[in-house]
Amino acid sequence: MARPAVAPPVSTVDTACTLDCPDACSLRVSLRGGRITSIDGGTANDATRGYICAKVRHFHDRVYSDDRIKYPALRTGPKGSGQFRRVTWDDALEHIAENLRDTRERHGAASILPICYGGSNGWLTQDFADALLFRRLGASRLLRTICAAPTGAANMGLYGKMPSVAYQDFAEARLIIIWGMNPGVSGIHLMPFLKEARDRGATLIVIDPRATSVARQADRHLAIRPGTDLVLALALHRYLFEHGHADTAFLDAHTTGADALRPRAAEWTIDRAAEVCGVPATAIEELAQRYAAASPALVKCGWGLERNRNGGSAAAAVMALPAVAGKFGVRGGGYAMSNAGVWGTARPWITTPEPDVRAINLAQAGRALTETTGPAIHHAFVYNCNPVVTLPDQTRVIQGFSRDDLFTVVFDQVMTDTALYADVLLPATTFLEHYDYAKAYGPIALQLARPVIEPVGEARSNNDVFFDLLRRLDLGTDADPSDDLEAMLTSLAALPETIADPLRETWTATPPWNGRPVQFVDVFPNTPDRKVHLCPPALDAEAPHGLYHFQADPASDAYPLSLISPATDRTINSTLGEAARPDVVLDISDADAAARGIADGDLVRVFNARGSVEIKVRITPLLRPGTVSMPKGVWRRHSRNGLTATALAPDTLTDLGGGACYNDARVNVRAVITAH
Ligand SMILES: Nc1nc2c(c(=O)[nH]1)N[C@H]1C(S)=C(S)[C@@H](COP(=O)(O)OP(=O)(O)OC[C@H]3O[C@@H](n4cnc5c(=O)[nH]c(N)nc54)[C@H](O)[C@@H]3O)O[C@H]1N2
Ligand SMILES: Nc1nc2c(c(=O)[nH]1)N[C@H]1C(S)=C(S)[C@@H](COP(=O)(O)OP(=O)(O)OC[C@H]3O[C@@H](n4cnc5c(=O)[nH]c(N)nc54)[C@H](O)[C@@H]3O)O[C@H]1N2
Ligand code: SF4
Ligand SMILES: [Mo]
Repeated sequence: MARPAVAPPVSTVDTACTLDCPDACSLRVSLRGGRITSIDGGTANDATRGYICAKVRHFHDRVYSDDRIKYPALRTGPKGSGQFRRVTWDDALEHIAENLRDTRERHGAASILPICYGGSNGWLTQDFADALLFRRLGASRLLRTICAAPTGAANMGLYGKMPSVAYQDFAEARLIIIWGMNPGVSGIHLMPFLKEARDRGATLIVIDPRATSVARQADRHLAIRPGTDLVLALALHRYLFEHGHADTAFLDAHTTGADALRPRAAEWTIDRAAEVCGVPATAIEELAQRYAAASPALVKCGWGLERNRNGGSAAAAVMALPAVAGKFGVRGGGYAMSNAGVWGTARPWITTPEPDVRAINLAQAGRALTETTGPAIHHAFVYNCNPVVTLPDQTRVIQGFSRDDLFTVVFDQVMTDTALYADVLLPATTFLEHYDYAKAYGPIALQLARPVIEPVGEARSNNDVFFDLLRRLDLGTDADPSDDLEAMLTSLAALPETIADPLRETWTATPPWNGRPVQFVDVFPNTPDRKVHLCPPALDAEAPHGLYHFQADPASDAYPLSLISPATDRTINSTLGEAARPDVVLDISDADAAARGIADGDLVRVFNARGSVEIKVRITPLLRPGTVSMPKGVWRRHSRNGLTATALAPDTLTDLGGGACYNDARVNVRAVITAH
């Protein structure tokens, strides 16, 4: 009888999740024989409390899946056909270097465009060697605006991005407004703190066109019409000013611009706001009264309210509330937006200034790839991004990548919808195969992520590849790190010791203020005069009609419905979207379905002048009439005609930050086939 095989060595490794999610969970990864067998929560991040989402619990399925790009490859069939032949790394990188040189010579360096966004969202996988390469080449500069640009501009303009109330302190609040965020899906570790607050008697109010899980747990849910948050917030300001609830002592001591905000709010009576926002006047009045009366009162501003023409002003008006109402200075009071900037170390290893080159807005990449001249884009280098499904005006993005005179590199982990259009495919490592920083933007947490397994196939990290290209193009310097590990060590050396030392020793930085800053006690606005600027001149000049100016709804008789496309629990943006998606449906209210003779489960066409999407409907009581909803980040294979919500999204820009207006899609819906 054969002896039983010796069990392979079993181990666990601690690391952290770098995906584009606010929470940055600590992870404990179990391995057998060098292969991941399970992924669980770790304990280093105080706010994530040892549990993780289902997406990452199963992330090793993606790591080892057949969808992985395992080798460099060159296109052999027509663009989009997905036909490639394997080549060596050396051949692939030589081919790319040659094209970069040649494109620069023939059309000028500005005809080269990096197309990237969050990817794994870490400090090392973005804006390190990649930034050095494209800067030294003189390539067109990409404005990465598709998310957080309007909220970021508002938070910067008003507060210089003051650190936000941390998750742990939500439990201290007596009243919490969750405004345009869906934490039950997109920041799940906030939920226990909301429950704790409620158990301790806090009032929870949610402002969202959908009855999300957090809205269903709330004391009040205002199912607002998308894109009208600015009006609701201004009506609250008006109420505070008119009814003697504005904190004049605080306004005098700590703010500028109240005299500009007040008259702009003056026109928005509760009745007018009720009409525009589509919520009862009584609900707005009650919200205003409760907010004025409560302390500590906390406003959590999400990202759902920014993705429209009024998004920047809306975020500014929401974040201005605690300043006008005097809600700072107590634990659990104030506002929460993003804590991405609290470490105060915006990539100190990038020392060269941004060169003065042409800028291209990522939210308008389809337009740039099809229309831009002087020079046209001839080389698109895609990494950390899946533009064919995540950018507005999908049809035009696809047209752009179909151009025969465009050379496209796609550097990704899996065979995405964009990768199908590559001339050269490069396999990328996941956050379980390279070094990175996991920087939370909800809680205040910073951890190192480490390679837990050997790269799958021939996958390489971003820094390995971009440093190699720098050398091939003779753009490297002796000071450049040589690879991923050297990049990590260089970055640590560039950080303040108070951050770097604990990271070196424990892979976890010690959060300032014990991770729980109190606004206007521990932290103050990072503006030059340390004041809140309620109407900063720069923002006022940037917004097309001035800050706090409400731009009317773009709906028409032909396209009366607002299409929103929020986050779901299946994917992070389009990451993980390759798997089966029974949840990809168009959510529609009973009234809107009935008016169109549509029954639950029907195949419908959702359309506007930009395109159409064929998809099944789900009739739901959880959505306000006049609004329909499709998930964000859907791959083309999951709709019947290969187009998704982004095909219906305009490439117009938000009032601040040049952001994407995904939720300004206005559409109509018709049944294609009735299921009943
Ligand atoms: N599971 C999961 N988690 C994620 C992500 C993911 O894809 N999946 N994505 C990550 C990323 S990149 C981001 S930016 C964050 C986003 O996290 P969230 O801030 O939650 O953003 P969204 O999901 O876009 O929208 C939030 C809510 O806003 C509502 N909404 C839409 N339009 C409006 C409006 O005009 N006004 C108001 N008041 N509400 C509106 C939507 O119905 C939705 O419930 O989540 C991160 N976390
Ligand atoms: N309809 C609609 N669309 C939206 C939105 C919306 O509200 N509605 N919101 C959007 C939001 S909030 C965001 S943040 C954007 C995000 O848009 P994208 O940045 O395109 O995000 P992902 O779809 O996650 O694509 C990231 C890609 O990077 C790859 N990647 C990850 N790590 C690495 C790495 O280390 N190296 C390399 N080379 N590749 C890597 C992943 O495999 C993945 O394919 O999408 C936006 N799209
Ligand atoms: S995606 Fe978010 S919730 Fe899931 S493990 Fe990563 S940080 Fe945690
Ligand atoms: Mo995002």
